[in-house]
Amino acid sequence: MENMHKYVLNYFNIQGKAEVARLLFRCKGVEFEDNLISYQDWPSLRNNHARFPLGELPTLEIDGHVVCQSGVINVYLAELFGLNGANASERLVINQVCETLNDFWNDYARVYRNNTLDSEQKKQAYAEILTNEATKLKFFFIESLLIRNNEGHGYFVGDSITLGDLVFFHITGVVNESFLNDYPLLTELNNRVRHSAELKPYLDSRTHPPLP
Ligand SMILES: N[C@@H](CCC(=O)N[C@@H](CS)C(=O)NCC(=O)O)C(=O)O
Repeated sequence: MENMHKYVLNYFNIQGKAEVARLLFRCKGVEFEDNLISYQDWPSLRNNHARFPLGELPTLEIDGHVVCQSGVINVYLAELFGLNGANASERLVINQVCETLNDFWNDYARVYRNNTLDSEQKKQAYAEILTNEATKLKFFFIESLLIRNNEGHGYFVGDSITLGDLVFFHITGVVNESFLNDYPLLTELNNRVRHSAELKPYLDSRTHPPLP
């Protein structure tokens, strides 16, 4: 049913806050227009509040109806496409994965946005974040959730990719997944998503960078 609608995803030509939505569309094979807005064009568009109510990207247009907030867009698409767990217990796991990774991302992004650090200082700060105790706790926790389903050799819930797996794959890809070496089952999950029949063709040809 969902593929009867016209979807336009508006964002910059980066992965950033739109990539999980793109992965959801690709995972389900639902057609959408990936409208890539250039940094040059954006200043003249951002005050068009009928199209961009918050003056921010991403937005998703569904048959011309505008939706804001990347997290909301992701959950909506995941629900629509049957990729948000089969029941409340599965959503409980997915939401814990997503929120924990969101916290981790906020720690990481604080360094990314810190313009007082030069590139060497940033490199050190990233290395510190990827190996500190708070990050270890988060990733061991996520791995423990994975282990509860199929002994960690499948996905976070059920027998196929859901929103939790996609958020995990996206965030760890942005920060450089080699740090996952300390978490063997998460490394396996990363590879499983990367080489899934649904996503491999898209990921093999993906050229847009994770961040600006
Ligand atoms: N809470 C919003 C934040 C959106 C946001 O920060 N968008 C940035 C790009 S990632 C943006 O539009 N920047 C350009 C601008 O503010 O003009 C979401 O998750 O969608």
